[in-house]
Amino acid sequence: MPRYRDLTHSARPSDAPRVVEPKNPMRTTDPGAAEMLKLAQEQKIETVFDRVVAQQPQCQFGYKGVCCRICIAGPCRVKADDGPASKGICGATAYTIVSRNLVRLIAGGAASHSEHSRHVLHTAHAMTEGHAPDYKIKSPEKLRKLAEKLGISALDRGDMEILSDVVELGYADFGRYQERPLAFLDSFLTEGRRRKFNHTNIMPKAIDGTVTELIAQTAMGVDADPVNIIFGGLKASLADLAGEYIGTTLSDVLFGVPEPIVSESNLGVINPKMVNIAVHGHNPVLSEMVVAAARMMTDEAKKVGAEGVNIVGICCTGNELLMRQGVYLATSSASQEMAIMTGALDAMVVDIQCIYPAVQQVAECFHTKIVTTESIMKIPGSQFLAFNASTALEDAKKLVKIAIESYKNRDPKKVSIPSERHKLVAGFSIEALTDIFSKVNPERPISVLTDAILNGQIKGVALMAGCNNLKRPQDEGHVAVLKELVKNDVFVIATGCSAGAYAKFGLMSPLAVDAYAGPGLKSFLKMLEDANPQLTTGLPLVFHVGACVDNSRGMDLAIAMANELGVDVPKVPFVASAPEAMHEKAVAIGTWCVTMGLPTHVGSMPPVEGSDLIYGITTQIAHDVFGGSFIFEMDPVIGARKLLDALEYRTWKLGIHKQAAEKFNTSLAQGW
Ligand code: NFS
Ligand code: SF4
Repeated sequence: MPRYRDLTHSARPSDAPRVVEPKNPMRTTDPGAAEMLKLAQEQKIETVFDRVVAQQPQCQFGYKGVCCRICIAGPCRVKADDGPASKGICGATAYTIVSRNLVRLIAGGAASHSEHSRHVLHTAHAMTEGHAPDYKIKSPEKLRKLAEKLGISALDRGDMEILSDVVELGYADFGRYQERPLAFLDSFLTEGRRRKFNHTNIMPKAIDGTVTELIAQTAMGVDADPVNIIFGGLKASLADLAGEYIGTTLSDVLFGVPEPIVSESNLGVINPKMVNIAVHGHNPVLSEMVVAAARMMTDEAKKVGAEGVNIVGICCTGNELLMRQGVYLATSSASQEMAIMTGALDAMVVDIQCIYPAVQQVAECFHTKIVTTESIMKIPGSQFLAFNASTALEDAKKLVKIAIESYKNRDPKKVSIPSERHKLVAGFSIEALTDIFSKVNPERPISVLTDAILNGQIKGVALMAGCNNLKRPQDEGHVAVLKELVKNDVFVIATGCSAGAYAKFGLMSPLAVDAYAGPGLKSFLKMLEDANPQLTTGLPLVFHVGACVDNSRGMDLAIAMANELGVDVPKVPFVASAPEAMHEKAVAIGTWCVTMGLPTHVGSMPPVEGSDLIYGITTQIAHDVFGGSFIFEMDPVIGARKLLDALEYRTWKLGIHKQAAEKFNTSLAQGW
């Protein structure tokens, strides 16, 4: 019987270093970023790569989660195993402090994702009221499908009328006080997960209320029970998933469902002959308009001597635009300052999340204008231009105009753009993937994937997600985990800055299949290509399913596979990995992956080691209750092998249960 090969049963990570070469500031494996980093070092321009070194060694109380700053009697640290120094001033012990700190990260993540989707919801609302004339419903089909899932009638009704009901339900999901589950979440769960969440009392009824409740639950002198606190965190992680699902589905309705599209990535996409605008952050409500405005303003750019306006994306905004518009992805989170180092970026337009305040400092060494656009996101020294749904296109034109003006100040002597750029194929929404599978089996498209797993052609599916965390060189973890998985025939989908890494390295191209895929994966992709001659782009080694908020697409696929196999998610050969997790949002995502039943690898240790109990809950007990658990492993190759073990185990068990069901003519065992 294949089993996890952890003979210690401690679920402890290997002794790989927690911070790789802590004194070395050359902390990127991305060739484009590395070229710019060398330039920054020569010119003594401070970047994140210097600051991460300056922070070493980092505080071990904080690292292990045993520093409490929840009230101002603190900070309190757990300094001893027993006696008064083993507790905070109020008497909170390590397990209370660690669990409170951990779930507050989840609350931060849920608040962030839902802030993003609230914005999309507000825009949709403004549309239904006639106050957002520049936006349109790009995918009425998705709207109607969504309405059906949510139990909203679409019969004989206009699109706006339907959207209005969807928006109302979305708003209710944010602020509901009545006892009924979050509608968007409930609409896409498996029956097994629904039952599990009701039994364990973690089915959220509203996003805002759940986050607020968790902050209240973990305030000084409230909950001290670590298990109860963790369950509060799980509930908030489900609120996070709901927020993501609202964000993804409504963005698809408004801006279109992604379809396979060809583009390019890495800093070489910045064009010396054009006005270059980087859009950075997360929200397609802003960036989609900037792209539309830029396409209208070629003539104005020509007036200042440029050939046109070149929009490039950074972080998840980059992913959103790449997926829907084929916009070039310049770079990902840890190398955002490096885009400015090219000297050819005329403006960086940002909205919310993952934007280093330091971009302003680097921009001041060049002519680059940093423009913030949201009332809750300003950076001292940068320009602020409020972006409103009611005047969206006009606002976007103003933003493009700022870049065109800024172009006049570009100093050609300072321009140094790396040649690094790679072709890629992106745009794999679940709809697009299903369409590809349906060319092999029109009746049951998802069975194409599950059958390939059951017959051993591929090993399973992995969702690669998460950020950059410079505890190790940028992208090293993402690339190493991917190579190990595809070599062993795993079908890989990716989001966020993980997808960004693969895009930048040329791993999201059909060319990479021959170089890196194992024989099973290769033949599976070839079979799909042969069945889809209309797809002139070919199929990539790793499938881009979107921004971080689109991890909900990943879960959509896992659920579709569960339904196809007639089991609940914890039995599906599907795993998740965030080799370089950093943001609170990544903690929230990882937590719902576990709660939904996935083995989830994280390559940067979250602050849980200060309590053996919490460590055990996250890595072992979670599996017993929910079927998923965390695998904390800093060595990416070992992390990938643990994921392969988990996939192998699930497929083996599924096979045994199927055999038994056939032999005794019973239904499939549901246990994991
Ligand atoms: Ni996700 Fe996207 Fe990147 Fe991490 Fe930040 S951009 S929402 S949080 S760093 S993947
Ligand atoms: Fe210290 Fe307790 Fe206050 Fe935390 S809540 S800072 S442990 S007194």
